[in-house]
Amino acid sequence: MKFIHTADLHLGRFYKGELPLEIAKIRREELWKNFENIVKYASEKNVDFLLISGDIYEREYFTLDDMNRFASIINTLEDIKVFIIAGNHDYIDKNTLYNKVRFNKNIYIFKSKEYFDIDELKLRVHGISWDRDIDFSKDLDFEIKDDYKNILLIHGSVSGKDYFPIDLDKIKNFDYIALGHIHLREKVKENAYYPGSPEGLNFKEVGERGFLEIHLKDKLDVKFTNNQIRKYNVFNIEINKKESILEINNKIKDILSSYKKDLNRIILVGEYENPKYLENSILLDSEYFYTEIINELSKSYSIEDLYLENKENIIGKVIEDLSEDREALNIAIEALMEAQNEN
Ligand SMILES: [Mn+2]
Repeated sequence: MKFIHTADLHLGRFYKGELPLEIAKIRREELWKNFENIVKYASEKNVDFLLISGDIYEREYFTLDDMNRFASIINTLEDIKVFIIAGNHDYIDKNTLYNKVRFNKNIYIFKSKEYFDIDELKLRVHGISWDRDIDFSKDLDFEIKDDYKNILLIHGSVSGKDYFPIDLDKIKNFDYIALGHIHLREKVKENAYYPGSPEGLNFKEVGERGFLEIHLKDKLDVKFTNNQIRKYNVFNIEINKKESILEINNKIKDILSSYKKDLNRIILVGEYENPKYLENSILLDSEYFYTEIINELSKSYSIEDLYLENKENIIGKVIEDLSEDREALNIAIEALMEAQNEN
């Protein structure tokens, strides 16, 4: 059998405080577009089913219209089954929007811990929808059906670091475990995968993104397909204090020339005589989709000038005392300048 595994779509995401309103609006639409592309791919490849392992949407921003939009997209898959669990962002309770719209009968939404048997495929699909009371340390026993393929959908962290950890050693005997929650794609075991979020959602989510296509027969074959519309990129740019503003601008322009369509973060590092002035002098082409500058430059200074300006105060005194030990002097000056800047 052949199927698609995705998770962490985060439809409706608002990007509050992260992106300007105009850009956020475009990105919200692109999350939808990305999802539509996955559904279209499933349909064109005529897979047997599609798995969505939670965080389909963000509850606080998702409206009934949005849920109708979601249903109208997923309901186009008339012959392809869809299995959906809820995650921590779209958790199920009595008010869940999943109950307020009509889904075709080939769409299976797990309301808690349950399983569905698909006899024509000799398949049992198990799933746990996340809710606030779930305890993965207790709720991990499943009724495996021996002559069937058994697949599990579950949303949580297998690394144990998170607030709803899953102990994968407790869940065996599955032909495939379709994980959600961790946004970075990862194979955590021979039979257990995170597909990652199909579209980067913030500057921590850089790199290639997409969904997994799985062939399951006697053995498991998992293939990644990149379908992201735009990438997040982070560039650390080391500034040399001798560089002119023109040179720095050209350097940034060169780097961004291959990423015009993307969401880019430029981090300026190193020393410069006037970091704020440099930051304000960076010219960004209007054809770039979105670029932000993070200024981590520290102010460079010349000891001679500093001494002349501070002869009468503590900084001048420190320069006199430590003039033989340049390294100690640099550390002391840096601390004094920092203290001064905080005032
Ligand atoms: Mn998520």
